[in-house]
Amino acid sequence: LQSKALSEIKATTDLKVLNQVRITWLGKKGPLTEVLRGMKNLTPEERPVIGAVANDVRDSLTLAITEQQTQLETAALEAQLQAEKLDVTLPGKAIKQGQAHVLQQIITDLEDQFMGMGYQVLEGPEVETDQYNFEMMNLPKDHPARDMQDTFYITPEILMRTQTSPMQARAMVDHDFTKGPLKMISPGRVYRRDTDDATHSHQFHQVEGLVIDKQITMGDLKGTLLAVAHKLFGADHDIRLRPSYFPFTEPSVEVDVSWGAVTADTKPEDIEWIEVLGAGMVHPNVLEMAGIDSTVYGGFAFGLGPDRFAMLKYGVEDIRNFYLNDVRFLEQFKQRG
Ligand code: FA5
Repeated sequence: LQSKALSEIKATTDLKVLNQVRITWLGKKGPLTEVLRGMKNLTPEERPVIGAVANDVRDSLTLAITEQQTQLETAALEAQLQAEKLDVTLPGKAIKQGQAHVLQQIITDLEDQFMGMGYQVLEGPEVETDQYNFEMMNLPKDHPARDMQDTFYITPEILMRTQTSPMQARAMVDHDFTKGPLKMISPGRVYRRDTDDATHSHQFHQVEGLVIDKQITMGDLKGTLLAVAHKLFGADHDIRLRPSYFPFTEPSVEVDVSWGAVTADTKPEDIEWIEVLGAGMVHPNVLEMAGIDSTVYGGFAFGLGPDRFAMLKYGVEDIRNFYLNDVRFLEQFKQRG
């Protein structure tokens, strides 16, 4: 009996079969249990002898099963390791790599550029109050210039900001001038009730810029904007300032960047200009409303449109392409990782 059981145990090749074998020989209906049950029919002299033999058999079978089990488990583990071994020489599956949106790339470039010139980057709310978006920007209620920037109202006092200019007021109110001049840019989304076309979107981006200190001149403004144009478009591009009107700056200018390269030999009439931003010297009313003494402090501000910058830089003919999320379009601007 014992040797038959042992050879069956040794012959098993998987754990399930081994368990079956265990049940057959050691289980409740197995021959050993049978023997032990029959003990009561034996004479007192026979009992210890048979009992000892039965126990020996049970111990040796249990031991054999445990050994066999360990062996089978080790073999199974090895087989699994073998099966899951990684073949590092196989060609990998290519992972599709994403990238920053082209408009975000332009904004990041501008942030790098301005941080290098000592500006801080501030972000502000897209849902703004009438107070900051208009009033503090020298646009009282019923001012005709409000027509230039019709917007989406949440309540009569709360609206989707039409420009990043409210961040000028927020920055001026917060700034501690005993610690030095205020130099900041503020990128973000703005909203207008404009009809969408190739160059207008009802939702687009702006980057606001503001410098407030003593003795800031229009020359500082022009030099700053020229440096930015050179960085973004190349040193062979020029800028042009045209007189304009904004309620929050006086004087105000609109700034164009040359479409093509400009050299010393280029005739002025051959240059093609594209409008990219509005700017000017901060209006004294705006300074005073933010609690700044306009007889001591002054500064310049500008608001540029990254969407238009991107169109100019990459020759994109329709602004709506930036918002359609067509990967085939967006993939063309793989500049960063
Ligand atoms: C303003 O929004 C002023 N806040 C800019 C400013 C700031 C002036 C600080 C002076 C001082 P404007 O409405 O012109 O100005 O818009 C600024 C820029 O945003 C434009 O030059 C243009 O590049 C972009 N822009 C304006 N409207 C749209 C539109 N619907 N779609 C896309 N870009 C637009």
